[in-house]
Amino acid sequence: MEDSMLKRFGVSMEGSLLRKFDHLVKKRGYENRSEAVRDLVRDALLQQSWEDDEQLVAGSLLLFYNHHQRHLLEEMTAIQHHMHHLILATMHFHLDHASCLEIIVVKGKADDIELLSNQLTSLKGVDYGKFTLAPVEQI
Ligand code: NI
Repeated sequence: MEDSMLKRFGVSMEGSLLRKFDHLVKKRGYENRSEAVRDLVRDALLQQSWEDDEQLVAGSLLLFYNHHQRHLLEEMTAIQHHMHHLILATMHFHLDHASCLEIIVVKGKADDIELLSNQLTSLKGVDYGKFTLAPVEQI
């Protein structure tokens, strides 16, 4: 059999999880569950591909935080200056009196980017961090 041919496999999951999945399938406009699963698998594989440490990757880091948290701004700035060679741009949005959203666009070796991401998202006062990356062709 050719690899491009569709193959079937069984999936078991809790009823509550399946209901949520079906809701997602409908909301995103997939034709059926299979199409949704294929898309999710492709996405997971793409995210995992940069786990090869030497891979050149680019992407963005979203950080939601409270700027009233003591020392947070100083620490965040110090980390970014220390790893300035990985950072292409930083955008800052003041969401309300206390909350900030910072978007950091990065490019570099996967393990360096992962270190930067871990250092920033683990800071006290960072409520939520989301990292999206894709591999970049090596020249
Ligand atoms: Ni702000």
